[in-house]
Amino acid sequence: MSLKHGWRWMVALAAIVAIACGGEKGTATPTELQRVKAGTLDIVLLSSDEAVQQGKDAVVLEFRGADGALKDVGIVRAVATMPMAGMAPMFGVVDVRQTDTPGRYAVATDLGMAGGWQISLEWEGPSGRGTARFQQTVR
Ligand SMILES: [Cu+2]
Repeated sequence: MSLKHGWRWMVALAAIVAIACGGEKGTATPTELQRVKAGTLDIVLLSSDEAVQQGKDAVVLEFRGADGALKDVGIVRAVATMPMAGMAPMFGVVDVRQTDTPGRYAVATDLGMAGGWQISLEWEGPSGRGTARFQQTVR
């Protein structure tokens, strides 16, 4: 194959990769894993997968008011525990950070075992304090 030919193939391949990646990003709709209520707030757990993944994963939390609009609740803390039969509960890591969009939070999880986990949230901000709890089957 000539050098010129080789380049042409690389350009074609790069274009295909760009289209494939761009398409995926544009159409990927996060799945609503669970929605819980706390007072007038809806708290929604979203993921690009069908479940929270065992080990390290990244999911999204959204706080929505009665009107359905995103609502900033300030600082959010989370604790993940897995009840273990006859043993102390297992703890996981859940790190919740505010994003540039008020009311939407990026959540980094590190849950060491597949199975049923409880994720307890606590927040405090301009509209007061609150708590909520999610139940998730980690896969
Ligand atoms: Cu466990």
